[in-house]
Amino acid sequence: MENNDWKDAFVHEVTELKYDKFSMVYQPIFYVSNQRKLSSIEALMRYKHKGHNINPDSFIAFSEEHGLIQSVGDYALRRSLTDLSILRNSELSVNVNVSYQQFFNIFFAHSVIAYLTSNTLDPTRLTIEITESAYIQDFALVNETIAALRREGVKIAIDDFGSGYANLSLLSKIDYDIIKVDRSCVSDVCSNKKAEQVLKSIKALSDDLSIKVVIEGVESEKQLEKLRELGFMYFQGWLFSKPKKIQDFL
Ligand code: G
Ligand code: G
Ligand code: MN
Repeated sequence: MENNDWKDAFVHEVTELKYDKFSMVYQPIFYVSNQRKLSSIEALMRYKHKGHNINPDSFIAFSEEHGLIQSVGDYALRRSLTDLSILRNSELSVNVNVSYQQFFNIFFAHSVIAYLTSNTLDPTRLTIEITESAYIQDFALVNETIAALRREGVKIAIDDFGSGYANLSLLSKIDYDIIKVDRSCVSDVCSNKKAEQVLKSIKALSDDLSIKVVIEGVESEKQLEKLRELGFMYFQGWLFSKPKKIQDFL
């Protein structure tokens, strides 16, 4: 049974801009050839109520439904970029999840650039992962924001590709640099020939489009081996690491 007693506190804290119960953790994305090289870290939000972690899918969806996602998303961006700036010597970049509603705020691209500037971070070290939880109606506005960000060097990733609304049609409607293949497309790659064929087509498609692909949800060496055979090079998943605190990347 879902326990909802965090919701009142959540609304209160977000509207009062009290973010002490919020934090960010980071899951590595690796480039794998003969060696494994850390390529980026994905920022994932955590929210605690009475000492317990609330499921991010729940509080993100709740924020989207209740007009709180702009504030919550702003926190994620600020926190992630401040955290990245303490790793300044590194080549590392950060991936921040952004709900597509945030793109409808005309100041969004400005604030992203302003946070990068105030942390003296190279914009190419930021990737924005567009998480699709609804059917995009207004592509013109979304594309305007995407163009403003990409002009500065910020990269755009389509998150959860192959699940929900992040489908094939999206690939021809917006501009992006990276596709993140949803873990549901990957889980049975070792046992299901069709799943393997689908991934093969995604590889061919991404080569045609000159797009980088990150495979999410890699849990076993066997999966990794199969995925490397198919030509993929960027991976994320429990095989490599669970999300960790920024201090663990210092
Ligand atoms: O690792 P985890 O259980 O935290 O992630 C659950 C989901 O919550 C993921 O699909 C991720 O896209 C989403 N999520 C996590 N952090 C953020 C965030 O800062 N902003 C948005 N919009 N979504 C997030
Ligand atoms: O939707 P998005 O890709 O932003 O969500 C990341 C989510 O995936 C987080 O909840 C994270 O904890 C989860 N995750 C990351 N790696 C793995 C994995 O290898 N297996 C599974 N089942 N979940 C994973
Ligand atoms: Mn993501």
